[in-house]
Amino acid sequence: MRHSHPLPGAAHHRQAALPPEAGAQERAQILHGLLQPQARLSPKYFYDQHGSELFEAITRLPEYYPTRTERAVLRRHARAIRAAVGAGGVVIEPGAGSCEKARVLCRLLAARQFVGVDISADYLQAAVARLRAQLPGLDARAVGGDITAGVQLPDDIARQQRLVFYPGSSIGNFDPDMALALLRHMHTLASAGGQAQDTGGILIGIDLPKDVAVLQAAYDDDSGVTAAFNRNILAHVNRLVGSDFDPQQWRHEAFFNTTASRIEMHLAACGPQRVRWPGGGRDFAAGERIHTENSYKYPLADFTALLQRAGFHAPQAWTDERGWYALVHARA
Ligand code: AVJ
Repeated sequence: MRHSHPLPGAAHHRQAALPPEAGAQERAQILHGLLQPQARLSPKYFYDQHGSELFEAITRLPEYYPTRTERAVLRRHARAIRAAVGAGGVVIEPGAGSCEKARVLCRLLAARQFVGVDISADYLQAAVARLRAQLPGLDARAVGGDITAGVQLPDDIARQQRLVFYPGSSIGNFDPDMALALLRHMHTLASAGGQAQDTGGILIGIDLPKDVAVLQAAYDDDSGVTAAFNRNILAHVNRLVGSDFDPQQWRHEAFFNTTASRIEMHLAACGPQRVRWPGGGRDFAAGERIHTENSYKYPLADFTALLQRAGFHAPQAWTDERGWYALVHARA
């Protein structure tokens, strides 16, 4: 195997790395991806402290329309969304993070309970504490965990009128089969009441296909913030597995794959690269790429079909005037 043998311990131009921070299993997963003929990293590794700050900066870029468009859709169709979802229920948000979108939605729906779920448990805990202070009538909880691994909610979360809220077009980061599995899990969470008259459902943000130049600019902005965000994954991976990637030697690439209807982000080696980590390493030729992200852009009909395959029904969608982004509600 060309890529998997330990490299000779010759003198190296960079300092010895610190010991890996990731556990054995996670480390093995990351290295497995790096050793594929087409190297890949999971986009979840974008989000260390610095990466989360860079993503915040992306959401404020003039080119990055999804965040502000989603906010506009929610504002524009607030009454209709409230009428469809119903007031006074439970809002469950996977990947709740700062809980800023949750605050807007819980206020709109006069929600009784909120459950934020996030891998960054400490960050979430602090955000949920702020949410409680801002909406005193809301019983807000933080649950640390990864929705893709399947979460258990506390027993005292009401089982009726549950709404799974999944904004930000985060569903677009998963391949369609994984997205379907995730939507099925969300369906289970939303239908915990188990009765036909239960009004559980999902409210999910979807980025729609549009002019390729608009998509391209959103993922390759003029100020280079997205490029820095993409490169930062290597600094994070260095800490996780003890590798010695030099992020400055990798070029940001983003393009729309029309066949798959997705933006792809890659990092391309600026010159030949020898990357090492404890126990192994890999050489990359100049121009060789690491695939870091897919961001699917679903035509609305394709996405509602996916929702139906996951067990949801009666989908209803609201969009902005340009038809760039949709908030979709469906019943469990
Ligand atoms: C957080 C998944 C919605 O796909 O648009 C932004 C991440 N990547 N710029 C997206 C991202 C590059 C973003 N999501």
